[in-house]
Amino acid sequence: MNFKNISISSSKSIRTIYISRQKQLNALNAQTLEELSMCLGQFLEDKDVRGLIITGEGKKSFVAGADIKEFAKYSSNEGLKLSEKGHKTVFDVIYNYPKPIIAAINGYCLGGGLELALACHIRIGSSNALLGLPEVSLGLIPGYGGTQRLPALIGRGRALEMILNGKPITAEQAYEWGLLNHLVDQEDLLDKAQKLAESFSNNSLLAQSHAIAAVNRGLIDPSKGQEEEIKRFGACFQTSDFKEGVGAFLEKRRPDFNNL
Ligand code: DAK
Repeated sequence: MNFKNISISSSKSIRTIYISRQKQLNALNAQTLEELSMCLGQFLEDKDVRGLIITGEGKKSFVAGADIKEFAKYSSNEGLKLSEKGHKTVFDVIYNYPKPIIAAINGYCLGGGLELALACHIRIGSSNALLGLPEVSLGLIPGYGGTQRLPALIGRGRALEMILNGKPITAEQAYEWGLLNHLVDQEDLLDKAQKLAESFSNNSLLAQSHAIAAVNRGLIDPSKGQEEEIKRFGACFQTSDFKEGVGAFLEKRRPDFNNL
């Protein structure tokens, strides 16, 4: 895969996607989103891939938002269409991805960058991370899921404080509020993300994909979450991974699960 604005590294069954526009602090332009979408599609099909890490290239920035120079001249209709497209092709794809995705946040994580991290299943931040939704300072509101996913994660009051004042919070504050699952020194960030991703890969990916879908369903529509869990719990019993997992336990050996 050859991309202009993203690059990829591989270790074991984990792929790390770097947003690579360092001169623009890795701001997301349309081409970067297009490339991310293609890359997510390819890794979805690739049976050797068990999990993804998304990070920013360099030490200074994860993603400093959507590319302001690009969206500066959008009309209301263009804004609406692009927001819809971004949700459908990148942000919702990540949120619902059936393989675990970890955001490794290495500096500025602003606007669309924080929304990218929020779409991921898990967030790890380095101590220099700054996380914020500065959209209102530009006369906008978050357009890639920030108004929905941030309150779901840290509560309405804290989310509205961040959205209304537009100021970034420190990594320590984000960790305390539950926006970051883990907080590490910058030099340990990718190692921590890799180890966490690898730890997931010992388990059944099929079961993990059902768990992600059940959790998401309940967050999107709380009245349907329990129903989704029951349906998916039942579906697990017909899978070869269930037979393998239980069989391995009874035979006192490590399970060898299928890939999706
Ligand atoms: N877009 C484009 N370029 C950016 C950028 C951004 N978001 N952030 C930084 N850059 C560029 C700077 O312009 C500068 O480039 P040159 O001017 O040198 O060519 C280069 O990166 C280095 O930046 P600075 O010189 O400013 O670096 P500093 O260390 O002094 O400051 C900073 C770092 C992160 C505090 C500062 O760069 C900054 O405030 N950046 C903007 C942060 C921000 O407001 N981000 C946007 C949030 S709003 C949409 C959906 C979603 C969105 C929009 C539309 N549609 C569906 C249409 C989302 C909007 C947002 O994300």
